[in-house]
Order: sequence, then C-alpha cells, then structure tokens
Amino acid sequence: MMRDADALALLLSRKKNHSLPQPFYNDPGMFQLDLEKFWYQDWLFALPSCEIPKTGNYITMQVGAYPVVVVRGADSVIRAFHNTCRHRGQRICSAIKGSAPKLVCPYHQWTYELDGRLLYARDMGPDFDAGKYGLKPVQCREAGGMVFVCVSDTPPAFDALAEKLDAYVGPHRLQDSKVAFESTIIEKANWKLVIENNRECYHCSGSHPSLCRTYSDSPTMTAMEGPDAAAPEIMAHWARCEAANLPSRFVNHPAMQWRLARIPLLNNAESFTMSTKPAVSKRMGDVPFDNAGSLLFYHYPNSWNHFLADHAIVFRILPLSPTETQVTTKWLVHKDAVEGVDYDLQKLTEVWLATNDEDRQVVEENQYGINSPAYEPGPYSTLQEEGVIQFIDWYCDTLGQRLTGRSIMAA
Ligand code: 3BY
Ligand code: FES
Ligand code: FE
Repeated sequence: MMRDADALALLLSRKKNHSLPQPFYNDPGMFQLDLEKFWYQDWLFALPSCEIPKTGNYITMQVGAYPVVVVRGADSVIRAFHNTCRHRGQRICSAIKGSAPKLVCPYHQWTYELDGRLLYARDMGPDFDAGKYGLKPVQCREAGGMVFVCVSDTPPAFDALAEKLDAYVGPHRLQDSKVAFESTIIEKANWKLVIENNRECYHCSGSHPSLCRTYSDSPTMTAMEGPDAAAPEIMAHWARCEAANLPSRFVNHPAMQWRLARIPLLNNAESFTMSTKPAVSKRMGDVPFDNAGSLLFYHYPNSWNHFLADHAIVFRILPLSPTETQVTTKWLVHKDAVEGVDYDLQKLTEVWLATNDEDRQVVEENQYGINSPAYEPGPYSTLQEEGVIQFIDWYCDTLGQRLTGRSIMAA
C-alpha cells in the first residue's frame, strides 16, 4: 500500500525534465496507485472493431484486477462488460477471443444475451428476478474503427478525441480491414518505461536497424509543437496530404494525453518494409497514394499506432505487475487483401516484430538498471526526448490532480 500522502511527497520530490524516482518504476504500492488513478479511470484502447466483425464475436482483456469482455451484439453494436458472472462471479469468457451466440457461464450455465441481459438461470425458483442480474456494463466507445473501454462509470470526455479519430483515421477505413497478424509479448518493465521508450527516437539508431531504413529518428517526428509549427518537410507533407483529403496536421489533447499527426517516412519510403516499398498491394480505404507516410496516434496510458497507405499497426499495452507489461501488436490490411497474393506475411511483419523485440530488450535493461540502489533520476535530453518529457509531465500532473483534486505543477 502506498498512502496518498506518501505518493504526493514522492511526486513533489521529482525533478522536472528528469526520469522519475525509483518507486514510480518498481514499487507495488505505486503500481496499485497507477491502476487506481489511471488504468481504472482512463479510456483504454481495446481492439480495432474489424476484429469482431460478426454478431457474437468477442475479445477479452485484463485491466488490472478487472476482466473485461468486448462483444458485438445482434444489433451490430459493440459493447463491453465486466467478465464476471452475476451468479457466483465466475469469469465467463476465458479465451483471448472467440465467438458465441450467447455468453454462457461455464460454471452453472447462466446464459446472457450479447447485450448483457440475463436470459436464463436454471432452478433459481419462482421469485428469482433475472432482470436484476444482467452483466455489469463497461463504458465502451468506437471511433475511427478503434474501440476504447473505460472501467470507471464516470469516464472522462471522449467526444473531442472521437471527432479527430473519425476525421484522421477515417480515410484509412479500419472498418473495412482485417487483422492479418497479431503478436503479444510480455516486457519485463514498468508500463511507464514502455511508453517513455516509445516517445523518443534517441535510441532508434542504436537499437532499430530495420526500422531506421524507413523511419526518421529526427526528434521533430516524435515531438511536435503545434498545427502550424513543424519541420519544413513535415509541413510540406501535411500540405500534400491535406490537399488529397487526408487530415494530417498535428492535433492534440490540451494536456497531451493524445496526439495525431501524419509524418513523412524517410527518403519517400512507402511502408515499414525492408525494401521501403508497400507490403500490401491493395491500399487501405481512401488513401490516394502510396507515399502518405505514417499517421501517428498515441493515447495515454495504453496505445500508439501507425496508419500507413497499405497497412496499419495498432499497439495496446496492459500493465501486469510493477515490472511487467503486456504489449499486443496487430497488423491490419484491407479486408479483401489475400495473403500470398496481395501481401507476404513475413514482409509485412518483419520490421515491427524486430522493432518490438529490440524495444523489449531496451526497456527490460532499463528496468534492471533502475532497480539498482545506485539508480538516481537522470536528465532527459530536451532536444531528443521532448516526447518523454511531455509524457512524464502529463503523468505527474494527472496523478497530482487525481490525488489532490487540484493542479500541483512540479517546480
Ligand atoms: O512507434 C513509435 O511511434 C516510436 C516513435 C519513435 C520510436 N518509436 C518507433
Ligand atoms: Fe456463473 Fe454459477 S458462477 S453460473
Ligand atoms: Fe524503439
């Protein structure tokens, strides 16, 4: 257990533009606080909606202590529920994904409609009121073909993000795509180290030989300052893409909890492939040319994404313990693209499978070093790690707000 007062003292002790004090990265009490103040309060990316195209298709995910099931109903609406039976609490769906006409609890077969209503409970007597025992809903929203859930009954605002996702991701028509491949790995590192690592490319030249063929490690790609302030090649890319009806300029949440922007790839590369050419011959949605670069979208605390002309890669992280994080990556292609004809799975996935493994190694080593009693917070590069500084400031300001009910900007 970490008392709120202790957490606040630790937060106030942190040095601006420095990595966090050790307990933020490995203390069980701090991890529990992260669950309560972030993971149980914020919208979390769950899955691309195309992954559950038909009635009864579902996926499950574990949000801290909460098992959640996300399922498509007979009315086509995607809903999320607490995956715990209203009889004696059994987890109802245990598979990572599946399909079922009804949600049937495996213990005593209480049977729920796909909209959560309890339909059938054997031998519960004449006074039993099934209407009182529907599955508990989890907040669920879809935008731009991406599904988000929030286990709080009073979720933060979602509409502003939804509007931007529809506009920016909409042209890639995720709804008309399919998951060509997915990978789930466990990185032995605190979830914040996974995000920190993602927010900078200071490490890219040393770690990512295959990604660096197509992805520029210039810090202007990971940290941008506004809709009209960017490097000239990015501004030129925005102008060309926006003229072709692809919204591209930087948009962000006021506190930087999320950001969208379309960036050019290196040397006019068309995809994240070893050849720099498209991995998929059928383009996604309405994207009008191959060299549309990558639409970047991150959303704290659990997602970053790349939307290219020929495919999209969505990333979801979930915290498993103070020093373990599950990272799930899904490669999306046009739903009519045929493996072996329109794309080769190895060419499609090799760069990011390698990149993920390289990132796993660096964050695991980062965790090792931070666990040392000799660790002390070190300075971020304001030239290279502005994105990390933004993430850590968002984290600290949000935690402070949620602990005290007011702003506690660090000095
Ligand atoms: O996937 C990403 O968005 C980040 C950006 C820089 C490092 N990493 C590749
Ligand atoms: Fe689900 Fe008994 S616990 S039917
Ligand atoms: Fe990396």
